[in-house]
Amino acid sequence: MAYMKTEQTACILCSRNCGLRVDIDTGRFARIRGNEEHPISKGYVCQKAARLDHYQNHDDRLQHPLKRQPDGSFTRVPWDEALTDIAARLLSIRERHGGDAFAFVGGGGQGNHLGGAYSRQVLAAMKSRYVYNSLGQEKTGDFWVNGRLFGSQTCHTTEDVEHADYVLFIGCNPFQSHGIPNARDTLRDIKKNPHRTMVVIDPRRTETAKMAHIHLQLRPGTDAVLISAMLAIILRNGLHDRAFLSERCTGFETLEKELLTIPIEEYVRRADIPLADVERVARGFATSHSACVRIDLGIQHTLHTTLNGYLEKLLYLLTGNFGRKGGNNLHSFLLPLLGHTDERQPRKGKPLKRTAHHRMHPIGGIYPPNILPDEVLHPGEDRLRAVFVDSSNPVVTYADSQAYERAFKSLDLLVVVDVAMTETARLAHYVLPAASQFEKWEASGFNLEFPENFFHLRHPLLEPRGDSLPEPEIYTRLLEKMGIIPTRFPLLSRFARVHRRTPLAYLGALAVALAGHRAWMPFVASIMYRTLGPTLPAGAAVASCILPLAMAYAEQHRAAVRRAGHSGNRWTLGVELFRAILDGRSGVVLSRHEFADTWSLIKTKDRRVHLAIPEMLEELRALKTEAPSGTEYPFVLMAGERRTYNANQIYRDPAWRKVDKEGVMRMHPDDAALLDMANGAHASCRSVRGEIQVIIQIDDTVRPGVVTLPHGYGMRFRDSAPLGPQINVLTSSGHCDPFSKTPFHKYVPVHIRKLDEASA
Ligand SMILES: Nc1nc2c(c(=O)[nH]1)N[C@H]1C(S)=C(S)[C@@H](COP(=O)(O)OP(=O)(O)OC[C@H]3O[C@@H](n4cnc5c(=O)[nH]c(N)nc54)[C@H](O)[C@@H]3O)O[C@H]1N2
Ligand SMILES: Nc1nc2c(c(=O)[nH]1)N[C@H]1C(S)=C(S)[C@@H](COP(=O)(O)OP(=O)(O)OC[C@H]3O[C@@H](n4cnc5c(=O)[nH]c(N)nc54)[C@H](O)[C@@H]3O)O[C@H]1N2
Ligand code: SF4
Ligand SMILES: [Mo]
Repeated sequence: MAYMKTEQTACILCSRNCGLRVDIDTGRFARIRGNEEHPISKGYVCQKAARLDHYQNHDDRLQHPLKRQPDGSFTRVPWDEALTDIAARLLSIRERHGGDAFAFVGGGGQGNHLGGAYSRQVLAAMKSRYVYNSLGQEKTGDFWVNGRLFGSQTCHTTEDVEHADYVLFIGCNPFQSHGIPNARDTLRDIKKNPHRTMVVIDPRRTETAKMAHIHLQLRPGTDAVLISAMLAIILRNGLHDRAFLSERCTGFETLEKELLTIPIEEYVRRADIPLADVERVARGFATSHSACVRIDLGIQHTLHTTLNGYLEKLLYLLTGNFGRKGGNNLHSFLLPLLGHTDERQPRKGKPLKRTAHHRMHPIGGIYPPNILPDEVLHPGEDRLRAVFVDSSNPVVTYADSQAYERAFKSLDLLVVVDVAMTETARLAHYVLPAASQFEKWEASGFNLEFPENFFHLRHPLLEPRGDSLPEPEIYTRLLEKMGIIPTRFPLLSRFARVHRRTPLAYLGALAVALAGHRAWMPFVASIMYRTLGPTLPAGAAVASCILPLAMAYAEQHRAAVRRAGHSGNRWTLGVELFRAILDGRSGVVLSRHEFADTWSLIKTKDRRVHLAIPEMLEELRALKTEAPSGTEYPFVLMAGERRTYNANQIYRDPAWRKVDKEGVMRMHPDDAALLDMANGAHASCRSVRGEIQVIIQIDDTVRPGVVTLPHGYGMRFRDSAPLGPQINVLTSSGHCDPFSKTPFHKYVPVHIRKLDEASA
């Protein structure tokens, strides 16, 4: 009989990271199902998780470090040789051009953030602050607004969909993309409860919209006018929460003055929605007992991204649906996914770093991928010359694939750390194989829940492939090769061994060591990994960096951590929390906050929400005179839809898809008729930037004039031609939000032409 075991882990395909129970049979996942013991997902999974063996086992998996040869082929090299050469080249680039010649891209996808604590150390070693990652192409506009409203870009909001009587989904399709707890069950609950209302604002009649009580099928890119009209309706009818606004907010009068000038009827017309429907939703939202708003890429990847984020937040702020059950709230973080980098007020001693070419500042510590190719390609001496890419595939996933390819080919050093041979890895000087997320200790920083927050440390289930290594080992070895940290810390290691039951004693010794070697401070993750790590139970060395985070978390949220069942005094509570994290195979509840705690999580000095943001009010005013841009491209392409069988670039083997293998283009029947196209017709889709071939599927859920293509295709599996649409061949880096420089992927003007058999 084959060797079979059952283990707990989590799905790594989206930010929900649902708990899983998997049966493993000689290195393969024989059966995958939801884990009832997971504190949040409680057994929930979607169809994508069942296919995870296609992530774990496929032909593009990397097994050995590879070095690119002058002819473009790759040869196997030993780790030692690869890391020695990379270290030397990094140091020489730092020496000759300074740390600003280096950037780090990625650092954790949908399920692997634990390595981030280690990979970020390379930046410190290079004395660079340039981190580019996917949050910088979707969420930084939102973070920027949070910084202004709530006092810090780390004040991230969440929505209590579970308890809200009125739920507004704007530009998101949770039925497919999830993003809220146990999405499909949650949606069904709202749908069948006569006391609750679900509204979807989306240009497409999505799977979620079909379940909604009201669907406002707006014209793409018109959220800003539609939401501002809703806000004006609320104010004009006196439906705002005066008590909340005067007790909890500042700047309301300034804001009110602006909102009252909004020409409601005209704006609603621009969005192409019946006025009565908009009034009904504005009223319903404002007058229900509890209401919340859930948003995502539909407003973040379209025109007016940052303004959309501001207006969406005003919906729940003006109606007092903030800091309460069933509303929107702030939440805690265990892993610090974000920093605070206010472009107006740099922190003491840390001047804000603007990029050399675009002079772009970071938001939440993150730079926008849209500008990266220019930062490499511009002719200045101060251009980027070396890039590390980890857990990301920029050549396929960031705007303007052609520019990325050109930029990456021109670098002095490109190193890619991935589990698979990606399109980006093919351009690298070195490709370093990471162990997969089921072969190492892992965790995600997507602990974004409120009032109950949780964390799931996942244990390795399988042996790493070939020579592949977990990221913490890769980056620690690199720091050692660079001579940034010593290879041994005999005193600290001994201390950790002797005091293995009292981590507090170890932390004391660590503090003393760091006081003597201040230069080690940024590398504390690797130092703990090498010293405390070996003393942790079950080989959990990598998790040692969670100890100080758990201590800080317990200190900051003491009452909430105790409410979640952890005990201990001021000093030991964090240690107990750390132990619970190490012990829990299905994740642990970190904290149970009370809704009013949102006010202790807010970071403004007066603990009020600062409603009036001058830049946003100016943008709001500018909507009045905005002219529709005439263009030779008659269609709006939404480039990057979430569907049943896409999951970013995490699955490379196309065999994982049960349907939609080609990644079809959805087109309204009237448009298909005009272009004389039937289902399955081949077409060319051309933007100002590039051209790809697509297969048409006639679909009346899209508006006429709008077409959609899925995200997560266009990979070259086993060196094949690109499989499915390479959507970022069509997108351009300059087509982006002025504040955050995040792309307008859902608003790509395109021209579509039928192809005959011969040219297809
Ligand atoms: N199946 C699947 N799930 C995923 C992923 C995946 O690849 N596949 N990826 C994950 C990731 S990384 C993310 S960020 C999330 C994203 O999750 P979502 O943002 O929910 O997913 P999308 O389908 O990209 O976009 C949401 C909706 O925006 C609508 N939209 C387009 N233009 C506009 C507009 O102008 N206004 C409004 N109001 N709506 C508009 C689209 O019609 C679409 O229904 O999904 C996550 N989940
Ligand atoms: N046009 C358009 N472009 C888009 C989007 C869109 O809607 N439209 N969506 C955007 C969004 S929201 C996002 S989040 C991005 C996602 O795009 P990326 O940031 O590029 O990330 P992923 O596609 O999630 O996966 C990246 C890589 O991580 C690797 N990987 C998996 N596990 C591990 C591991 O344990 N260690 C390491 N080192 N690597 C691992 C995978 O093999 C894969 O190559 O795409 C964006 N691009
Ligand atoms: S893809 Fe997301 S929702 Fe589906 S099982 Fe995985 S983590 Fe859960
Ligand atoms: Mo994303």
